[in-house]
Amino acid sequence: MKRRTATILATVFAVAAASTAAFFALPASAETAAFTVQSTWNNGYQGQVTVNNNTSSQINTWKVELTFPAGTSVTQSWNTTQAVSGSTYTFTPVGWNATIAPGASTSFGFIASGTGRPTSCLVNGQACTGTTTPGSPSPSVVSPSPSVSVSPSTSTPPVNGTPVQVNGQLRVCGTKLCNERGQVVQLKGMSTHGIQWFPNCYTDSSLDVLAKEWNADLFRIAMYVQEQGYETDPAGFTSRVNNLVEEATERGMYAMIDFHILTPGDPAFNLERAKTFFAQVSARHAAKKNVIYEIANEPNGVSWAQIKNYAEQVIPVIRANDPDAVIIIGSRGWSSLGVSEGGNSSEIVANPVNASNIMYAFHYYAASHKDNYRAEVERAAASLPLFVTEFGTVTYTGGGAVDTASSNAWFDLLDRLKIGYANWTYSDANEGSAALKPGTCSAGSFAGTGSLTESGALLRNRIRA
Ligand code: IDC
Repeated sequence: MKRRTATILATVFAVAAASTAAFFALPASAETAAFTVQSTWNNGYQGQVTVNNNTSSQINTWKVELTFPAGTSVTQSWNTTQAVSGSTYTFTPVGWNATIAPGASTSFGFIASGTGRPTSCLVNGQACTGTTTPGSPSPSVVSPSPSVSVSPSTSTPPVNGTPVQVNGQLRVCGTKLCNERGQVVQLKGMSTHGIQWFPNCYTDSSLDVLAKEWNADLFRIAMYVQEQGYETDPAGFTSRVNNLVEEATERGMYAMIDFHILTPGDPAFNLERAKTFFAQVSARHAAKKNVIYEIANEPNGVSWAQIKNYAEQVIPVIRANDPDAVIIIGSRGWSSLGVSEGGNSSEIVANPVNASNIMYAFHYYAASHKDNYRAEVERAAASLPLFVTEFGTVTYTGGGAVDTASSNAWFDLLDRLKIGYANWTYSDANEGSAALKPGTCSAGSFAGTGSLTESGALLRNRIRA
């Protein structure tokens, strides 16, 4: 659609770290554009475009075209559909954000590889002329590593409230996870054990304790597919997961829906089940801001190419209902970034999943996985958004003694890299990884520290802090 009369204001925020630069002249026009850089790092930056509808009637679609100089390309974008021709990138709505009411606006973001700022900008075919947002030196700093620095907030953050009230809809920003104001967030929380085995561990009182005493940001719902799980009763398990998402939501926690494949390790074995399940849960929770989808717990014995293929079939099913949710993809070798099968994260960097707003899962068990795994996480975190969707303080069997030294080394690393985590498990299983002593769940005594195991006490302290 051609819009010669449009008075759409396209505002491109690109907050320059050191100096805020204007990239476009400011002709007198009803349409404006301004570039700042939200955050920068060695060889890239994050930009944001806001399309404002300054007219008195609704806009039914929009298109923004940005041309970049040689050496700079857009590697990732969110809240938009991206197409490229030569050095010009065309950004159009993802569906839900096509329509803009009078006076309203919509935003999308992108990650540029390279330091060149756009040399041309068009909004609905017309030059993005207008004002810059000059002057105000940004408080953000140039990060020495490729990590994304925290961008300046444009609104005053609420200081009180639940994790979801404070952070809202999350999205991937560069290699980090950001809240809806573009600030890097690290979510800390607990995973259930298999919900088929420990239903009495996930009750109103246990979740109250997790949310209000532990101050957990995150509740991971581990829905096994095999082992008496989803495959035995798809409707029943879908309903149990939905109910637990509602319980987390009522308490202001983020809910991570874990499609807990484990054996067999090839996610393709469960592809049709995954499509059915995620179509249903994403439809149910599309309007929520607090749902994160983890589509394959621990692929093993399969190539990265096979995992990627699975992901590229499941992600669109979720996106069709819930376009802005963060989706997490398991990695090779029981989500070890390939390390447990002799590989490493380079295979993902070389062949990333073709989707935006995604992260990759990394799992560890502190007594089994030590320095070489930590080194790989540190290396991978420079170029991949990572989430530790599961980890234990013990061995990979789920049992044995807590390895405090290795656990603390992991916590320090994850805190430094701002990588979120969920601990295996908030349950009273008779194994070292469980946070609660056996019998706790049937007794219903979750409050305080009396029913915590050594692992539970360690985790409660970490999460509360
Ligand atoms: C373990 C449980 C254990 C259960 C076993 C089989 O702790 O009680 O008998 O699964 O289902 C993982 C898996 C997770 C494992 C955990 C510990 O994601 O399902 O749970 N682990 O072995 N990956 C590495 C370790």
